[in-house]
Amino acid sequence: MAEKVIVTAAVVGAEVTREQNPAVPYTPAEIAQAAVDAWRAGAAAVHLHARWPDGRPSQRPEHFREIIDRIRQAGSDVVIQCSTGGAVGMPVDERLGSLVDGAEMGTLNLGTMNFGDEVFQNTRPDIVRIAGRLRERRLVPECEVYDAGMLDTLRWLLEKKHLTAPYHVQLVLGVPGGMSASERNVRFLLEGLPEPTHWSIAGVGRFQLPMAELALALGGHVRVGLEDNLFAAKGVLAKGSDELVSLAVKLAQRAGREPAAPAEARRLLGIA
Ligand code: KMH
Ligand code: ZN
Repeated sequence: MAEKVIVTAAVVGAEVTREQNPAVPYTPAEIAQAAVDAWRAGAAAVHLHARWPDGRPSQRPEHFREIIDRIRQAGSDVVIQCSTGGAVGMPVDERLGSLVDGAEMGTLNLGTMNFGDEVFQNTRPDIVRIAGRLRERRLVPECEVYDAGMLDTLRWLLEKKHLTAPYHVQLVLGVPGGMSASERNVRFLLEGLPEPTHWSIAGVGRFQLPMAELALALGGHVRVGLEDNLFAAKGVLAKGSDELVSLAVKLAQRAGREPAAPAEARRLLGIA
């Protein structure tokens, strides 16, 4: 039987705004509710960012703590993954604020790149430092790969033992400045993945659901949610990340892949 699929919900991110879609959550209570709704819809994991109540991105530990506490108080056992990417322009010290008690995974962005009209800086020393912090805190890294050369960085990190298994790879495709979300690019990237690796695709914008479908067909996992895409269909705003998770779950079932429960996701991802 095909491996169960881990659906990760990226419920807010650092860039999207309520002006673009009124369902974008800002406060810790709203972000926690969005995460719980996504879990109820079938997400096994949530990729978390935080915001100040006015919508500015935040990596403040107290915001992440409140989000996680609220998720657990709601009775959800969803896997908690905290962003160390934060927002463009944030210093690494600030970005590391998200790695609070209760986090189970943390992201590891594998290179500097144009991110829209800005630069998302991740120097090799930054990457090594973040990898070290994830290791110290016994968090499973999710390696965010936006472009082909970042897989060479992944191999370098493994070779130098800055990174060791278990880790997860997220192919984030369609960021303006990164690799585009095409089947050809996905197949090329998969050829370069170290073995054995669990991998997932996060397609940006209108590529979100087509990339989910492709990941499902190729044996990967999927990430959906408002961080990466605001629409449920062409011209139709998503009512929340849970709606996008429901669509991904339907695609999974059509592809003969059952969504993993959080406990199964922990087993697959090597979370102790
Ligand atoms: N907000 C982006 C610049 C991550 O979460 O680790 C970076 C990002 C990646 O969202
Ligand atoms: Zn993110």
